[in-house]
Amino acid sequence: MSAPAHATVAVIIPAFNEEETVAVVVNVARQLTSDVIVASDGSSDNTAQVARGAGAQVVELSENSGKGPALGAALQATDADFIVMLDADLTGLTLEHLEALLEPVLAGTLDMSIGVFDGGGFVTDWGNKLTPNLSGQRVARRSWLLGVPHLSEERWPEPAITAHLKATGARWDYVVLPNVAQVVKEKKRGFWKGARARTKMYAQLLTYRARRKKP
Ligand SMILES: Nc1nc2c(ncn2[C@@H]2O[C@H](COP(=O)(O)OP(=O)(O)O)[C@@H](O)[C@H]2O)c(=O)[nH]1
Ligand SMILES: [Mg+2]
Repeated sequence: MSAPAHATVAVIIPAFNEEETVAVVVNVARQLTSDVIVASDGSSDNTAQVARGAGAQVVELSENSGKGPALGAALQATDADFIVMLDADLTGLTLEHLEALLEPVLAGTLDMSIGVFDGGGFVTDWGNKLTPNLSGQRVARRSWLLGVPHLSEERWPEPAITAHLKATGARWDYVVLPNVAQVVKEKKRGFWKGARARTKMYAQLLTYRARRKKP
């Protein structure tokens, strides 16, 4: 890999009640770097203990306020040059996936890589080329992420990242992650609770632009 000399990499993993899957994700991340940070805010299960047991540094916030604040706290807990963001509910992840995400950003050809699950034709789809999707699997420089307005205030931070990609003319592209999948909310939380959580998430995502529009 054509990494800049002495570049450092951290993996940050926001996790809310992910005790079933977080250790596997931490284990893969630790094959890449010892700087692995799990940010849990008010998980009521053993996410923090399990993540610590797997060798991650755990940032614990007492109140649940969302993925954005968790990412923001994790970014403050490292000074690495490059950040790999991963969800805590992934299955099928390997070191090769992380290297594939990192490579174009380390090489300087992209400002952000966005990992997408195998989805036949998705990546060449026109709409998806114009508007980055909502994947939590991304690599960017820490300094770029720190410049994303509202990142730490949004429960679901992807629209804030998309807005900043557009505003800064950043170079981004998709990297397909073969064989990676996630445990869906309906399975993690039970059908109705999961479906309610999904509806709330879409509402937050869809209202981002209206909520953040300048007066
Ligand atoms: N710390 C923290 N992490 C969260 C929160 N909500 C979601 N996450 C994490 O963000 C990632 C994506 O969330 P998820 O619920 O899987 O959303 P989906 O993949 O879009 O269905 C997972 O690792 C979650 O554990 C939260 O309130 N706090
Ligand atoms: Mg998920």
